[in-house]
Amino acid sequence: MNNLKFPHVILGMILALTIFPSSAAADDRISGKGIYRVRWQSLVPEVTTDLIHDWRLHVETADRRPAENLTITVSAHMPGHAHGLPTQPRATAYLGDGDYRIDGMKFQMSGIWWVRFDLWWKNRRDWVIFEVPVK
Ligand SMILES: [Cu+2]
Repeated sequence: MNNLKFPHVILGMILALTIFPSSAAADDRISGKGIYRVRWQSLVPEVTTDLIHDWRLHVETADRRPAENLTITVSAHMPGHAHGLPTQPRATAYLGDGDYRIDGMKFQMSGIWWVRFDLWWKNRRDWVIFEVPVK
């Protein structure tokens, strides 16, 4: 029996949630088919409504090499709401080392958004959806 360790695990989880709140303006995810590892990061510290801002998208292959020469499209909507973004954000530049500049992000309503990136290079097409809390 090893019941003594259990409270420490719970305390560790509470501490982790306090230090790394889910509202951080960045997140990592593996794409749907497992082809890419994708990280988005906002260039503003907190994603709020009615603010046009840029994101950085970092994309690696599953074996952790920078994914270059990708074609990337962006779309987003709020779950259960019949609207998308007021802007049409685009990947406008490849910055090297797997980093792409995403221009024109803007959210017109606070709450949870699902932001989808479609990524492809030749026939290696995949997608990733991030849950983004907008303040
Ligand atoms: Cu909405």
